Amino acid sequence: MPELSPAVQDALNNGRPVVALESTIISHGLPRPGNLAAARSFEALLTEAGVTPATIAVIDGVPKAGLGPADLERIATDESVIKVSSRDLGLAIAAGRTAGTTVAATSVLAARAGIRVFATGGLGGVHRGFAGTMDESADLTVLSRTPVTVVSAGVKSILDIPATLERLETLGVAVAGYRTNRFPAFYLTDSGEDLDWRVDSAEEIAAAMAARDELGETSALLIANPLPPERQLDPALHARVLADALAAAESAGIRGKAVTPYLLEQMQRATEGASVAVNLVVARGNIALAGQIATAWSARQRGTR
Ligand code: PSU
Ligand code: MN
Repeated sequence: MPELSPAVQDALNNGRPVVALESTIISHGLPRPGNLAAARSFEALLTEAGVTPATIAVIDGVPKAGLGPADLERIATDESVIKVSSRDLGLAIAAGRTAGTTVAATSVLAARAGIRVFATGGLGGVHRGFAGTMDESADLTVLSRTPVTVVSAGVKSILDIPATLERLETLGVAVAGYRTNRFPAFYLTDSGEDLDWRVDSAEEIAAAMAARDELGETSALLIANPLPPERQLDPALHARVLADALAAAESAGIRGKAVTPYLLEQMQRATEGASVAVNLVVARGNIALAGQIATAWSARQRGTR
């Protein structure tokens, strides 16, 4: 549990680098039909770097790490694919459903499979207006008890970023900026929030992973990887469309797990696709860094064996 593809099984058996990829970004985060090409390009980025990709999803009730081409296509194109967080996994498996896994669900399955490094676009977090809705992504609590290294461009700017950082601190999730002292804001390079820790190389991150293992640490390490400033969404455009998206969600009465996909879709529409282009750059940058970390980790494990 989960079922491993032959390539993932082989890489894990031989201590070669593997990176887990989430699938909600494919099923619910990126618009069709470009999402399928995006999912393939995410895997290709890793393969070209000598890293085995393990896209994680639930297919007809079977949790899988490493999808074949037909499964990947199914996640990207089948309208009946649902979005599952970790709490949903058992129910979705028993019901034979096909599902894209969120950061929370992907982390749980990756950890079960023995995959140490995981790449996503942006984590879920505390939503704006939390006091009224109590909407906080289960990504945060699940990462507090799941020992994976997650590479993310911070959390999506649709969220309450300072509140999310406070929750990560309370929950004991380690956070370090990659070559930065500032927490990124997904579409934007810099959220304006300072970080306590900065790391400058994949080897340094692998060393922190090893030290955390020795401590028996069971929470996640979050590596916050910002977009280069020249690739970010125009901050003025961002501010304008975000305000509209939040207002639209409020007046449409969107709740629960529909909130994040709804806001992303509003941003896509209002920016005429610019937010999607940035989302892809974000995801690719994170996947590339995750590949480097997995490579450094596997070299380190071979060296210490
Ligand atoms: N990052 C993206 N696009 C996405 C998501 C993250 O670039 O669609 C998804 C992730 O799967 C994340 C989820 O775990 O949004 C958070 O949803 P919620 O707020 O309902 O927990
Ligand atoms: Mn939520």
